[in-house]
Amino acid sequence: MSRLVVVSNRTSDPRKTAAGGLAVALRESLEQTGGVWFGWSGKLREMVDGGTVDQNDLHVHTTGNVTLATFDLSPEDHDTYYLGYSNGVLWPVCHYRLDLANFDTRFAKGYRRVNQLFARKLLTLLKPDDIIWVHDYHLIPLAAELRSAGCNNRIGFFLHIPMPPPLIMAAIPEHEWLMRSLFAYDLVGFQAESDVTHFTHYVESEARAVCLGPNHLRAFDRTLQVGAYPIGIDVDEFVRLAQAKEGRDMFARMREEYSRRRLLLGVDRLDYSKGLPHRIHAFRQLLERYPENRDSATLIQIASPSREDVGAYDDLRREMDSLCGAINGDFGELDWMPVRYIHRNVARKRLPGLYRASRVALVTPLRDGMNLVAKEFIAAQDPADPGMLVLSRFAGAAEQLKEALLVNPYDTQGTADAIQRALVMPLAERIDRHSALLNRVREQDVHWWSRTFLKALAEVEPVLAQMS
Ligand code: GDG
Repeated sequence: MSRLVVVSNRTSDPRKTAAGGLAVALRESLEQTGGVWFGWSGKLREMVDGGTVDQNDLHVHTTGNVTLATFDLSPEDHDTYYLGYSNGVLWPVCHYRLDLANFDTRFAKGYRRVNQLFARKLLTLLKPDDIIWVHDYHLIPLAAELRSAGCNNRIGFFLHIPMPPPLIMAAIPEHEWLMRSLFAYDLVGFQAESDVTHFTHYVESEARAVCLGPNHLRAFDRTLQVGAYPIGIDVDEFVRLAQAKEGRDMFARMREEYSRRRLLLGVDRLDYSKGLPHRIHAFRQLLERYPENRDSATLIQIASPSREDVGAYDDLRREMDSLCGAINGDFGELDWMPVRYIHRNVARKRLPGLYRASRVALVTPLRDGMNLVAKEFIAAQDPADPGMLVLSRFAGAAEQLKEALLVNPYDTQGTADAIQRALVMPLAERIDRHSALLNRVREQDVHWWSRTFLKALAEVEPVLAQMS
């Protein structure tokens, strides 16, 4: 059986972190065949020559049959590859925010250089029949760099963020190079069908691709299999966390604290894609249009710090401080504040209790690849008295979670109306909707996701055979 090699910008070290669902699923896949998880260590180090293929540059640690191999980046590489291109070009463009992108040519060069560095270092670890699974927008050209160094392994890629429509993608000066690079993979997986459609339209319109069959494309003299593999959560792990002491304590504390109130919850990284200011505006509309919620509805918004060294995030932080301050100033009473805004990370084991104590979850990104919070909220509910999910139609999760109340987050009034509907929804309707949602979240959990992707990758006709 072939070994699995997972490559991602950051890895997860089982010795240090309380691993989330994704890390658990990838580790589980790695343990089944034995394998390697390869990526950036998260550390910066001055390097005289920009990093050479030296085994000593790698931090290698093996637990059982799984090896974790990481390396440090130079500050210059971190600025250009990570902050500049990955988070200053690809992240905003893929979330339709051309206004926030900075197309500095230095960033593109750094991005390419670091992908070459990943390839050179990875090649020292590879065996001929390893199966390689590359993750996310930081590493789009990695397979092309590996191929040009003679690597013939089976290589799959999964994009965790949205694939934008062709004309938005075309705003990136290097768009053709990026999309051509994807054809060096054997299988490219996206979160949602809409992403597959955007990619297919791009290669048909910009590269005169020919469709050879379902999700089978030919362009740039290569053929490629694509597909939608919606990522899920580890439902059982989440249920276990909800039933553990910390989960139960958190639930009991929240229920007691808010016994006279109705709790609404948002849990997000503080990121402009998550639609946080729009959400606060909608909550304000709710209090204006439905005054019965005053002195009652309380929104806890957790916005965990994220990418604080990227400029656009400062503006968002200031905007949120001001919007939350204004709503509390305008509507708050001595014994009731409408919004509790927490700009800190909350321990993972406390989240399920918080989800379960909430009557409504607001998951209203302006654009999102999938959104796992939506699935975590569903998994944490009491099936006999479940809370209701208000979900943006622009989250990848909306393709699967049709029984949620789907909203357009740009439509403040429509979102406020949906929140009101969620707050007053009769128990029988909540139970019906929740049961359908939970079934879907269970059927397509994170184990299903990694199994299905890896099975498809194992079955695809490899690039080597195409070329002979
Ligand atoms: C990318 C894509 C896609 C959040 N705040 C805290 C905290 N979280 C946890 C949540 C959830 C995770 O972080 C966030 O996952 P999302 O899916 O919402 O979003 P991204 O981080 O943007 O992830 C996204 C995902 O990749 C997977 O493919 O779904 O579309 O953008 O698990 O619970 N966890 C803790 N404290 C917090 O304060 N412990």
